[in-house]
Amino acid sequence: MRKLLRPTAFVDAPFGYDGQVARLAGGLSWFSAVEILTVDGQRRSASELVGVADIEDRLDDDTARQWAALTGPRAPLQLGQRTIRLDQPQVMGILNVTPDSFSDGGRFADAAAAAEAGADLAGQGAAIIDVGGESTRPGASPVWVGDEIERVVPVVRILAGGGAAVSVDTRKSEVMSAALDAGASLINDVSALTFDPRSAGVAAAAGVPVLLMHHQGEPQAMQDDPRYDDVLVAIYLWLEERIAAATAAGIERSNLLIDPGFGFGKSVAHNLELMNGLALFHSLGCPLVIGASRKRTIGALANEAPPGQRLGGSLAFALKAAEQGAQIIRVHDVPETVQALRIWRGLRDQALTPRN
Ligand code: 7PJ
Repeated sequence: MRKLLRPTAFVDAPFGYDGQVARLAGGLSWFSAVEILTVDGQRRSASELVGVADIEDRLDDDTARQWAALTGPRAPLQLGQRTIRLDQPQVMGILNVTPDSFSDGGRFADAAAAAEAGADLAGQGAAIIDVGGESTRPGASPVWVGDEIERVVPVVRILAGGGAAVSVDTRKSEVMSAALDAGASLINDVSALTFDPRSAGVAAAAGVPVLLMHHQGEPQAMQDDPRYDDVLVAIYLWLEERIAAATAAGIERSNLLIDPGFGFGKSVAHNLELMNGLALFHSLGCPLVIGASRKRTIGALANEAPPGQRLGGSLAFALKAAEQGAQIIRVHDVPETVQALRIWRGLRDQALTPRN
C-alpha cells in the first residue's frame, strides 16, 4: 500500500491564504486541497480529501518526496541554443512528415516545404517543433527505419539549422541517432524507450532530454477495448517505472519529461479521467507534456467531427491542461492554441496581481 497525492480545488490566487494553498510545480496554478489516494496494487482502495493546511502532518517519506516535487519549480529546458521556461505552458507544434498521419498526412511535396511549415509553427509561437515520420495513429502500419530517416532527417536539419528547437517523434534508435546528428535536441518516444532496446543507450550517450510517453499495447491494436483497473494509478505507476528504467540506463533524471499518452490505448472515458486528474503526475517531478490535439475522443464527444474539424475540442483540452499545470502542450493548431493560452495567461496574471 502506498499513497499518491492529486492536487485539486484550484484557487485564483494565493493572497490572504498563507499556508492554505500551494503553487503547482512553480507554474501559474494554485491549489487548496489534495486528494490522497491509497493505492493497493494497480488501483486505489480509498481516497480522502485533505486541505493543503493539513497536508504536512500527513506525509511519510514517499509522500514527502511527492509533495516536494508537486510544489517545487521545474528548471528551464535547454534545447540546443534555446532555453524554454517551464513556469508557464509552452506549445509544441506537430510537424508530421508521414504519408498517412490521420489528421494531416501527406501534406508536403518535399523536405523544404515541410521545413517551411515547421518554421511557420515556430513563428506562430511554438517553442518546440515535433517532427515525426512514423504515424502511430490507431491501426497504423509500421514504417521501415530507412524510410523514416529519409523523411525526418532533411526536415530536422533545415529547421534546427534555422535555430528552432526540434524534437524527433520516433520509437527507433537509428532514427533518434540520425535526427540528433541533424540537430534535433529532444527525443519524443511514444513507447517510452520500450520499443527499441538500443534507444535508452542512444539517449544516454547523447545526453539530451527524453520524453517518455505512456501507452498500452501496440499502435495496430491499442484501441481494441483498452482496460485499466484504475487508469490514473496505472499510468502513474508505469511512468514511475519507466523513469527508473531510464535513469538506470544512464539518462539523467533532470533530462526526463513525461506524458500520460492521451489516446494511446485509452477509451474516451479513460482520456477524460486522465485530463481531469492530470495534476497527479506532477509529483513525479518531471515536466509534464500532453497531446489531445484533434484526437478521436473529441470526435466521440462532438458529433463525430472529423480530424480537420476538431479545433474547438483541441482548444478546450489545451486549456484544461494549462489549468492542471501541464508545462508543454502538443498541438497541430499552433496560432489558435497560442492565442487561447495568451487569454488564459491574461486571466491568470490579472488574478495574480495584488490589489495594492
Ligand atoms: C503524441 C505523441 C502524444 C507525445 C503522437 C497524434 C498521434 N507524442 N505523438 N504525446 N501523439 N509526446 O499526434 O495524434 O500525445 S502521434
